[in-house]
Amino acid sequence: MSTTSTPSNPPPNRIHEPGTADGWHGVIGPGSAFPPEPGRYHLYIGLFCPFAHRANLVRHLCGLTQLIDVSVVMPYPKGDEKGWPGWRFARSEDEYPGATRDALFGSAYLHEVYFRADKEYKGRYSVPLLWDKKAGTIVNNVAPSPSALPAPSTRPT
Ligand SMILES: N[C@@H](CCC(=O)N[C@@H](CS)C(=O)NCC(=O)O)C(=O)O
Repeated sequence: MSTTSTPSNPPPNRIHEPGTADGWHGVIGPGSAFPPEPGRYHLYIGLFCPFAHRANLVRHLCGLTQLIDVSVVMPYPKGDEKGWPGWRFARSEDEYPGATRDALFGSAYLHEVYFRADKEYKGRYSVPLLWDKKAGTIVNNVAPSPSALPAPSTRPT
């Protein structure tokens, strides 16, 4: 069996294969590259997106709202068939109900955040996206599955 890593066959333990359309698959947890740490992570969501809702629900149900802050993209305009330029942030706090500026970088578009993690990224600029402020990269851009839920020890008491 070949162990060669190619863009279409990244190693299973790799969080993201740079320069490809591969997503990010990191998990916050003790012993991971992304340890639980108050204030370290930032969640990008859109209120129109069921996947982003799932991530935000987990944030609420696990009591992480004080530990993980959020930025919220606008629901329009939608990107073209390739997803370009993709979701944008509100230009002011009252441009659209619930939508915000990019609290971390002041980006105009979410794709700018993706390119901070991988300037050759070829994939879609989707929400949800979980950002690690300390490592300066994306942790994950898929809605959490039950196996990725934060451990109870990461929750505030
Ligand atoms: N793989 C992601 C997909 C999330 C997703 O499709 N989000 C949509 C909004 S509901 C999106 O941002 N799409 C932008 C695009 O595909 O260009 C997940 O499972 O969480």
